[in-house]
Parts: sequence; structure tokens; C-alpha cells
Amino acid sequence: MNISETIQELRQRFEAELASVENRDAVEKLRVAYLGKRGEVTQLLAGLKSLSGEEKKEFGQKINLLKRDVEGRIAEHIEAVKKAEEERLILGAEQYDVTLPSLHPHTGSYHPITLVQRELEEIFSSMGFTVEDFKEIVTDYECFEALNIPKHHPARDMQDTYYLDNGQLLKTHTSAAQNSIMRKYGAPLRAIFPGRCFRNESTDASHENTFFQMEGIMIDTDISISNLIYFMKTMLSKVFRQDVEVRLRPGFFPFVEPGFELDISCHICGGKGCSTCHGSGWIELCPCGMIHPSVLRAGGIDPEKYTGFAFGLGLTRLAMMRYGIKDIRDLNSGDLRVLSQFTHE
Ligand code: FA5
Repeated sequence: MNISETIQELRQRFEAELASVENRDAVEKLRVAYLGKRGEVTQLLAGLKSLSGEEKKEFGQKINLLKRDVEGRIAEHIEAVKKAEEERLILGAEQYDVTLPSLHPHTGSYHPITLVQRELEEIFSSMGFTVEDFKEIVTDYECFEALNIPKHHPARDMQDTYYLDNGQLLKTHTSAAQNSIMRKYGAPLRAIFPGRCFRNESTDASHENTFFQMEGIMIDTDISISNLIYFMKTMLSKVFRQDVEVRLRPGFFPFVEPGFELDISCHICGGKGCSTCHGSGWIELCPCGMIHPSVLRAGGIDPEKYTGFAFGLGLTRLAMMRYGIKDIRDLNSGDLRVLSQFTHE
């Protein structure tokens, strides 16, 4: 092959290799292969030394032309590759679909007590009960005296109370709203009033110093214990979606007569006995009874004409049984790993 043919072959090979180059690194490699110290064009130029004067002139011009062409083509290609890379970037951004959901969507969840409370509100609303809200700081009259618990009555010891400096107190039970609600609506009356309660007691798996109850009252001309039992059974079978084993035992509360303790079989151990039910197999859930005539009278309702029942459901404990939560303290922990597991079915 003479020098002209070598130059021709080199030019064609360079163009073929350049055509398949797609990024800046590859262009740089090609530049070094042809124009670097030991590059093919550089070596051709070095070979001129051995040629005669005429040949040197003729081929020197041709090789220098090749060199300039190769340099020019490489510079053009670097520009083209740069532009293509920028376009790919822009195109990439344009291809981002803003309507797709994020890879790890974080949705909030309701607290298990909220879920159970809402369920109960639906159940009782469907049975004609209104849902009432009540304050958390109450008077001694509302929490005790209106409920037939005068000052120095031993029943006050049943609930360790947080008193405030101004003589008011943190509601120890939702019964504290009974008097206001009776006065507000009169009889006949069907109402539930869920709320947060506070008691100065030490905590364990089933006792907290801050917990929720849901009070219910029904007052009319002919209300009896049968009505009370019917509403309790309906409520529990709807919440648990099956018949629930309950036991009713006599219970003393100055604001009801007769009074009962309604316990349900512990859903954590299936009634065998565990730390949640303190080994008894039963959970104290919903004390209840027929409203004491003195309480009706204090609420402005004539006990000669009307009778009624009241219950004080342990909402926090119901949430525990409903969702199989072994320790009541988990519910106040604020630990989202625990609390975000529960959903409304
Ligand atoms: C009362 O609070 C009465 N006011 C209930 C009542 C209302 C009786 C109407 C009759 C008529 P007791 O102190 O037992 O009762 O509490 C009622 C329910 O609240 C208990 O059965 C239990 O489920 C829940 N409870 C009470 N103390 C705690 C506590 N420290 N932690 C969690 N739940 C509690």
C-alpha cells in the first residue's frame, strides 16, 4: 500500500469509528488513537522523515490535511455528543409522569380509639341517640354532687381525682356530663357522650391515668332493665361482629339503682387468664344501671314520670379487645409503629 492509499484507508477507518462513538470519553479515546503521541496520524507524519524532498512535500501536505480534518471532525463530534447528552437530560425530565403515585406513599391512620368511637357513634346514631361533646375540666357538682355523691361520701374514693387550684377538677368519668345534658334536652332523651377521663392512679396493662369512656343515657316513660340489656348486647355484637360472652354482676354506683358491672370475656387470652385481664379471663368493660331518682331530679326530670338507664363504657378497653392490644399503655405511647397498624374494616 502506498502512502496515498494509506491516507485514504486511515480517513475511511476514522470516519467509520467516529460514526459509532456516542459519548465524550469515546471521542477522547478516538482522538488519542489518531492524534495522540503514538496516534496513527502522528506516526504517519513522523514517517515523512525517511522520504525524499519531493515526496515529503506531496505527502506532507496530504497528511497535514488529514490531520486537520481529523481534528475538525473530532471537535464537531464533541459538540454533537454534548448537545445529545443535554437533550437526553431535558427529555428525561419531560418524561417524568407527575400523575404517578410516589414510590412510598405515607398515609396517615386513625388512632384505634377514634376508630372504635366512630363505630359506636354510628351504631348508636342508627338507634336514635344523639352524640354529645363535653368539656374535660368540670365542677365538683357535675362530677360528683349531681350524681348523688355528696362531699365526704366514701364513693369519692372510687376515683382518684386530679383537682385544680381553682377548685375544679379533671373529669374522672363521662358521667360528669349527665346533669348538663339532662338539663339541656329534658326527657325523653337518648344520648351518648364519649370523652377523655383522668384519674390519679398507677398504670398497668389495663389501667391508664388518661383513658376514654363513652357514656350513654336513655330516658323515657317506660324504660326498664330489659332495654338496658338489649342495647348493651346490640352494641357489643355490632362492634365485635359476633355474639360476645358477657357477664352481668351487681355493682354499686351512687348514681344508679340497681347498678351492674358488665364484663366481657378477655379477647387477648380467650378467657383463659393473662396479664391484661389480671388472670381472671374477664375485662370490666361497661358498668351500667337504672338512673337513680335523685339524679333525674337534679337534672330537672320528674322521676315519678320517667325512668332511664345509663352506662359508662370503657372505650379504651373496648379498643384493646376489638384490636387485640395487650397493653393499654401502647395506646397512649404515640408510637406510630404500633398505632398505624389499625384500620377500619
Ligand atoms: C365509672 O366511671 C362510672 N361512671 C360508670 C357508670 C356510668 C356506671 C353510668 C353506671 C352508670 P368505673 O370507674 O368502673 O365506672 O369506670 C367505667 C369503665 O371505665 C371501666 O369498666 C373500665 O372499662 C374503664 N376504666 C376505668 N378506669 C380505667 C383506667 N384507669 N384505665 C382504663 N380504663 C378504665
